Amino acid sequence: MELIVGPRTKITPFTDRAVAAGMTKAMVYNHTVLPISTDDPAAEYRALTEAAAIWDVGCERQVQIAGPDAHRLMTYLCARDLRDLRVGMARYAPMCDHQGRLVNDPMALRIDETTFWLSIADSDVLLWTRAVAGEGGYDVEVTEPDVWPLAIQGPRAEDVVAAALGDWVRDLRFFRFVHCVHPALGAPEGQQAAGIPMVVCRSGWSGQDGFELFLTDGAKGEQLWDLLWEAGQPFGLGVGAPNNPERIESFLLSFGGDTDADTDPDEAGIGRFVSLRDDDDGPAASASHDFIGKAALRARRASGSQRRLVGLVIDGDPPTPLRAPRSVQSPDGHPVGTLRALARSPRFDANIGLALLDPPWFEPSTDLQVSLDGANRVATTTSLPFNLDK
Ligand code: THG
Repeated sequence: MELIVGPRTKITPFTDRAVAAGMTKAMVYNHTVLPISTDDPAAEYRALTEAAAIWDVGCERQVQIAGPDAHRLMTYLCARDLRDLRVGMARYAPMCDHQGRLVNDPMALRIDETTFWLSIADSDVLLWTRAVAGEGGYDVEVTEPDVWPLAIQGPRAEDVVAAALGDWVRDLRFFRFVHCVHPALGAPEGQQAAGIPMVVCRSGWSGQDGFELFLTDGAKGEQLWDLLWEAGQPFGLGVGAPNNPERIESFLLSFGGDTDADTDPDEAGIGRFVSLRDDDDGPAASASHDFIGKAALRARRASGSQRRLVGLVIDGDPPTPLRAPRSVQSPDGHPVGTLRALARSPRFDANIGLALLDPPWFEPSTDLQVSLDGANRVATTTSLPFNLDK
């Protein structure tokens, strides 16, 4: 069977280059093709952790909020306080619904005084944002702009991006960004005009250093890819994709993978990115940062019934990939939660997973069991991020 792409399931400006570089497997994310692996995952992991990797993450769509009420709407949509987010800054900003359930866990970027991007995980934030803006009478325009992230991740990512764009990128701090236009000299006739425009941000979904280049003209995707590919060869740049073993090792949340439709940020292990703390400053501070789900999150924290996403270290041979969430059981065989992600970890030389568990089973060093490849295995809980280095 072959996946048919078109207006509904889109490709990105980088897809053809990613395929030409060796990508053979893909997923659909935000209604867009996300290349996910080559036929040599070990080489991908090595490039990412020892050199650099280039990822087509054009599926990380932007929801642009622009207008006089943009900052106020952003502050209300996001559970992390964005009142002090200045132009050129990005922040990881979980969004909840009115019951405190995660809606998405985007990166929020302030592009100019009255323009913001939500760089989204896999859910329809455009619809959610338009609904909230409409119901609340906010004076904003909510659109999906022609913006396509390309990630360069790994210990040599800085060298690669500096070789492509200039040494100034070395001074860019984590979660800071700048606009730039690469002059694109030497580009084919007709493709030089106005250069390659992009937003360069020090960020990315890996525990390695890295950059995301948000291309702001989708017609220039192959030019940008080629520029980086050539600049990266001396540093061992290889093609890759968001890397499941590495992101589990480093624990970066995969919304919709690690979470189900009812998971709140505390349960998902990202409670520290939710700003409930300013309640301590008294009613005035609290009132000025109202956000969707605030009261519900407070009630959930008080209830004692929250689940928790924890690490599992699982016995035995490297398992085959998980095709769906798998029940996790207590030693006497009662279901206590679900295994949601699984990988063989090169770094820890162990099978590691992420499981959403009921209280009190998420306590560290609890021996549980999970059936993989037809046999029960011992699965031991551990706090996140994993700390198994010997
Ligand atoms: N980049 C861009 N868009 C994205 C992602 C991305 N959209 C989807 C998805 N990833 C959103 N989820 C995350 C999750 C974690 C981080 C970024 C996006 C992240 N977290 C760091 C951490 O947890 O340590 C830093 C958080 C912080 O200090 O604010 O980087 O990757 N464009």
